[in-house]
Amino acid sequence: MTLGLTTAGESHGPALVAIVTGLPAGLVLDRTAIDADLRRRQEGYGRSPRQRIETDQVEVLAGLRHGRTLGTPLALVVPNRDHANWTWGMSPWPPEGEPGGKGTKPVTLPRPGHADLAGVLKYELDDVRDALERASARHTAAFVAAGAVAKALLAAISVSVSGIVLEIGGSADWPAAIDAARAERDTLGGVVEVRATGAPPGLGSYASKEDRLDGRLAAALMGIQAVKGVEIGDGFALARVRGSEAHDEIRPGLRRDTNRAGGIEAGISNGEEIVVRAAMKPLPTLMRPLASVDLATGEPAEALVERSDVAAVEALAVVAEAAVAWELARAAREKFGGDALGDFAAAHRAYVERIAWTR
Ligand code: EPS
Repeated sequence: MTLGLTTAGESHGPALVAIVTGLPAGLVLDRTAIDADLRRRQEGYGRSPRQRIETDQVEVLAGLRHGRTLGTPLALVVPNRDHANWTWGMSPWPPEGEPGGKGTKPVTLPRPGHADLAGVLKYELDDVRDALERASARHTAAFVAAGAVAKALLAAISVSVSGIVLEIGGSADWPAAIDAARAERDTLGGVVEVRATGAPPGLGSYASKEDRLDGRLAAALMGIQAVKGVEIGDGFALARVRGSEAHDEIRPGLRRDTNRAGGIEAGISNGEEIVVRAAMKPLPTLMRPLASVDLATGEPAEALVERSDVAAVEALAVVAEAAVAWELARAAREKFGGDALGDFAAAHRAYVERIAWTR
């Protein structure tokens, strides 16, 4: 028994879609909690004017009845309000009538750092828009909706997950850093941290490399747009200290005084708080564009300039929280199984009782 997630949707297409499989029946979902996470993801200093167009709210097409999961695939939809401005340019079918609105002209100026160049080469595209639309971080709205469902499942076994910003543009005073970057028509990245409390020991496994919880968390975080680095616990700093200073000594009651491992040893949660960090590069859409080449002519040109964010690190904290919640929920489904939520929770209870002497 495991969780599955398939998402679909372009940034300016009709909607974003997430299909979640493997949920137990009987999980109560709170629409306001899902929408609250969607709203949190839209907030933050330095976001694009696009966020004034969108008011993300989840719609459910399948898998839920009267607020309870049915144990069947859950189909979530987050409409793109901005699609109203792109009905010709992003029409799923050959558009009818005269071109109008946005997205009517092919984009041929790839932005360094974006999907633009690699995407057109890989998929044999003439219009960079065909690559950038799906690569856009707009997609993270669908992922956050799925993450909110994962958090509801984790709450049934008393696990909670929360993400915060540590720095933006190398600074803890991020509005000032963002204002300065905006004034210079530049962009910023940053670092976020996600902590999960209440996770039992035993999520993930050393049995095979793809089972390792740290590897799974790293892949989930690296799967988020613009993330270029991930750390578990003290991460890179551990490479610079001796073993005597790197590990978390085990005390009676199996307690630890330190948590340098970030709650994961040998790819398995060890019962301590799970601590991960993700580093985001500065966004590649610059209002003062970098050098590029016009793919229509092969001549030097400036990269595409279009509406974008100065920084989206605060959004990343919410998306990273969703990613960690998703992976922990998936690992918990594998460990505790159950077709009904009660079975899942009972298996967790029985396991916690078995290891109760450790507490
Ligand atoms: C994005 C570019 C901007 C962001 C977008 C991600 O979109 P637009 O080009 O429509 O202004 O606002 O993020 C979202 C729409 C969102 O909801 O997070 C990009 O190129 O990745």
